Amino acid sequence: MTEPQQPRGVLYRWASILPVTEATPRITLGEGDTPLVRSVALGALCGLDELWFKLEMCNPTGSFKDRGMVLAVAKAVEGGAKAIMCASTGNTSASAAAYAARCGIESYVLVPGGNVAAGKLAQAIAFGTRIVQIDGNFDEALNAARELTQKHPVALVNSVNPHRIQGQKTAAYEICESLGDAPDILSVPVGNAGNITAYWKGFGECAERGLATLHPRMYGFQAAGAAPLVSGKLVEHPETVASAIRIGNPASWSGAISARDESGGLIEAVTDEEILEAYGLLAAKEGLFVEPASAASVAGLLKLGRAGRLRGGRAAAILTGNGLKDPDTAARHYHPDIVVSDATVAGVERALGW
Ligand code: AN7
Repeated sequence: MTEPQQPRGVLYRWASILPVTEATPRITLGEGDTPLVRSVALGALCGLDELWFKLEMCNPTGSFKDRGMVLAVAKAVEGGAKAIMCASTGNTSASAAAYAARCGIESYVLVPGGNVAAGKLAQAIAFGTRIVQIDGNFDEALNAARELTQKHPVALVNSVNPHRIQGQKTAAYEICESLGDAPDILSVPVGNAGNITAYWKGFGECAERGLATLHPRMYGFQAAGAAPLVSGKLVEHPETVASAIRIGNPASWSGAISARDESGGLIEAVTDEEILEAYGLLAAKEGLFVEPASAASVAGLLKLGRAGRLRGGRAAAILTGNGLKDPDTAARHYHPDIVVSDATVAGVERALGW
């Protein structure tokens, strides 16, 4: 007989670095502890010595959001909340809805009409959340959510909730643990900018605690049609194929700028074309099927590499969401060459031209 396994999850594994108390319910869907796998093809294309992918798409609801959400929901429940709310381009709502279902509390999500990937909406529906489609974009939905949660006894679980950032920072600890140090470069897609803010906080703590000897340069990538942090101006009508990061007024604006400037990093834009190229290459050359927003982190490195702006070193790219979330983009991007056959050996041979 062996000892039964300890429960997995961010609130178990990382309790010592999080604001959890005896009173915090230890909820878990097994989030965190995601794989860090080495690139076999794209790292060399980017001009890097080492490229690693942090598979945040392997979290229970298929995106990085679960790490911060588990803490935000646990703290809401600890504080007596009976309901939570978020605005979302899709992944935050899927995650919030899952943890609310797990805790037996109500959840409400405000989503921009017509711009949420089908898989994410399916998740929110399955978890029984109350969905309100806003006749407007994410930024307008977030403004409404902020006001509604001031007015009604409902906890806001967007990344303006500091517990989201706290939970999210655990990914930086895991990367330092896996590599034995921080990487030279950390590449992330940027939308509302909670994630880049959280990684920078996490890496700072790792350096302070002696878990890393260096601070990575933080490289953030926005979609060209939704790149307020690049232009320095709000984008009133953000547009991009990467619907997850179709955000024109990031809530953690100053966090992203601090991460960039304090780390000697950059925040640049990648076009939809570049995003879809990286999306295709990740699948075809690395066996990693991610959603378009996630591919922005790799599109950015490819762009810099081709311009001769990456000179060796070790980078980690965060793959934030699963490709299965957005089947419509996959269907539009790929032109499948599927042949049909009867169920005989001869038929399949004929179909394959063997
Ligand atoms: C796959 O779900 O904003 O810069 O409402 O789903 O921390 O916002 C999602 C964002 C990157 C950007 N990759 O992260 C939402 C939402 C994926 C995402 C981002 C999101 P942030």
